[in-house]
Amino acid sequence: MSAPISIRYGSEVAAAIAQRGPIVALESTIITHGMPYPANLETARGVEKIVRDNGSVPATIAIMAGEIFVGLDEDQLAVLARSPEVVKASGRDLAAIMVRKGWGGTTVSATMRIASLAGIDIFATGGVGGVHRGAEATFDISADLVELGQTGTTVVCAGVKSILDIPKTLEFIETQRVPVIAYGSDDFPAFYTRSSGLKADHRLDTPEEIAEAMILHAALGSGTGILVANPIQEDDALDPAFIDRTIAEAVAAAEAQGIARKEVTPFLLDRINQLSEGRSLKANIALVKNNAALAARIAVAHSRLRNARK
Ligand code: PSU
Ligand code: MN
Repeated sequence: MSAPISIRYGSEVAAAIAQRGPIVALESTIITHGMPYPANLETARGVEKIVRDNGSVPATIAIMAGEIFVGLDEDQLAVLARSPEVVKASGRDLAAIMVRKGWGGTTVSATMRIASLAGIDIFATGGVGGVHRGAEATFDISADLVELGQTGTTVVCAGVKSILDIPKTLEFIETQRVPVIAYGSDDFPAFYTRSSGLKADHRLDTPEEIAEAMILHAALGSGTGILVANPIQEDDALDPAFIDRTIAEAVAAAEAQGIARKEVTPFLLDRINQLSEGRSLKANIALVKNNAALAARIAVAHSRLRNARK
């Protein structure tokens, strides 16, 4: 038996846990390594507001001075958004960062791990990591997908972007026994665009249906997460030909510079933002907010169903 881990809860989150109310976990790598300052801070604040406006409590998760925080206040968000000291922390990095009293922006895998310890079932982000292009040579597959195969958190994302090999990513997710549910669409979305050209396994059209699926998936003893893929809104989507060209250029630059391992994704996001003159960042912000709203509505329906059954 392992000892329980100490978690510092924000007051709003602690109250929501005590009341079994709706909570949405939020990651912090997107703040520390996914967007430039000050767009990162404005987005983090905006996302928290949208979660509240849709009836849930936001729980942004991060490691600060060696401690796990679930639910950050305004000042803590601001510190995190500008600190150059913060490392990109996936689940496997947490223990060593904590020993050194370090700071970590938690990736999808780390955020799922901590959300699960905190008893939070729903988590909103922009895009999850996946199988990178050329993975047959590099073996670069995100730990996010392995965590999805082992932790029963529902992750609301906008699909994955084509910096990744999307068909291989879907294959790997299938191997991990993780259901992919597209919200209001037959297609699996590609982050900046509404369709990747590939079908999603399942389509559900309301937050209530997704909440019901979460409860059944857990009751079946599945032991895995659920990936909810929420297409970017039509008005915010980018032109597919434009974004394909931009991504191809960014991937070529990463190869030319020998970028590897955990640097790959942050490098590509930054390059795409520069090459698109901010258009990708604008779309990214819009889709994260769209995901936060859906996750909050799922959390409300889920907490209602769960509490009715207890
Ligand atoms: N994709 C994005 N924005 C992000 C990330 C991915 O569009 O900020 C971040 C997430 O935190 C994700 C992590 O969990 O990158 C995946 O990193 P890697 O590919 O190194 O596993
Ligand atoms: Mn990787």
